[in-house]
Amino acid sequence: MKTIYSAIQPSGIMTLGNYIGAVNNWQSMQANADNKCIFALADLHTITVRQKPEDLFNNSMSFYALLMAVGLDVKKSVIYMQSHVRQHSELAWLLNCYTYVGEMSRMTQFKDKSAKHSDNINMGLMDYPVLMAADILLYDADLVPVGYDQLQHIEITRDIALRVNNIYGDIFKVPEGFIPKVGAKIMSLQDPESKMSKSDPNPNAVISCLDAPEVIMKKFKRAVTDSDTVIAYDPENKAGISNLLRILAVAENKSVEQAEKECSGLRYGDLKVRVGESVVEMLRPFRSEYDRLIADKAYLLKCAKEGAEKASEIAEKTLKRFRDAIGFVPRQG
Ligand code: AQP
Repeated sequence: MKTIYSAIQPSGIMTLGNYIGAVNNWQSMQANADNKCIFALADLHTITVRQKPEDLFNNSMSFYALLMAVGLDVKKSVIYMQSHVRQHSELAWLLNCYTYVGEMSRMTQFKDKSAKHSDNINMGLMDYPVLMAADILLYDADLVPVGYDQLQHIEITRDIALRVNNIYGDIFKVPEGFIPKVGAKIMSLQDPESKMSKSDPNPNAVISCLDAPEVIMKKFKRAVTDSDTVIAYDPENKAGISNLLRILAVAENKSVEQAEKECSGLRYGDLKVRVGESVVEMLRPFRSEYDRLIADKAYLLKCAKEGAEKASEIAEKTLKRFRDAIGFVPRQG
């Protein structure tokens, strides 16, 4: 049995990038009976960037409902909110004492986010990878499915785990990252050199999994491509077209090569319509299921509570193992 762990921040609305790069794979992993899957809403990570309380609350509820709407099942997987499981914060503190400031200040995401939020370079922003390491290590995860942007954080998680194990013996399982073959980095529709990101101020750059079909079509029709006319998969020279082909491949469940071959004679405008229509079809069932779930907050909260209880039970065992190894006096009772 393999343990799969992954998380997503409720820092906006789930994007097509999040779905293709991460959540879609969570679903396939859940479908394999040999996997034990644990998925979290990384709400503690989300406050590394200032959030309005009502937005954090609404986005968290919305994400929880959406995870279920896209096919994650609380009967098969543990699905919880990170802030409901106190062991995450506690392990993050302990791991801080085994992590070097230099390592954290070199992290690409820290540098990017510090530049983006120069008015609020808080300690949490720098400590983000340590909290992420705590998330993963608490559950003895074997595999962590993530998009390409998170790979560096998986590497540092492995480094921290190995460092602790070298000092105290076998405390943590050393996890592997899992990057999807297609779609590990879905790019902005307006700037195909940058990743599609929840917080992009330009709404035309991002497809939200809850966008209405006509909005999705409009955004794809406006997608930035190039001044050429040839459809070819060439990420270096044709970033926009390659991004559309990657999205099409996932939406139509085929390889990028196949998508490229089928579309090679099309005009750019026709390709955009085809990608838009396929994405609309892929997302269509999620919308109605989401509407049903978000209307039943009591049910969502009950599922989140049960998820947190299951997660906490597993997490406490790992945390205790580490606390005892460090030499803390065991808690009584
Ligand atoms: N564009 C993307 N392509 C492929 N995978 C992606 N992921 C994110 N964007 C893409 C993957 O989604 C998972 C959850 O990501 P996250 O919650 O850490 O947040 P984010 O979407 O990466 O955050 P943003 O958009 O960058 O957030 P903001 O805009 O709030 O700062 C991860 O596995 C990630 O790899």
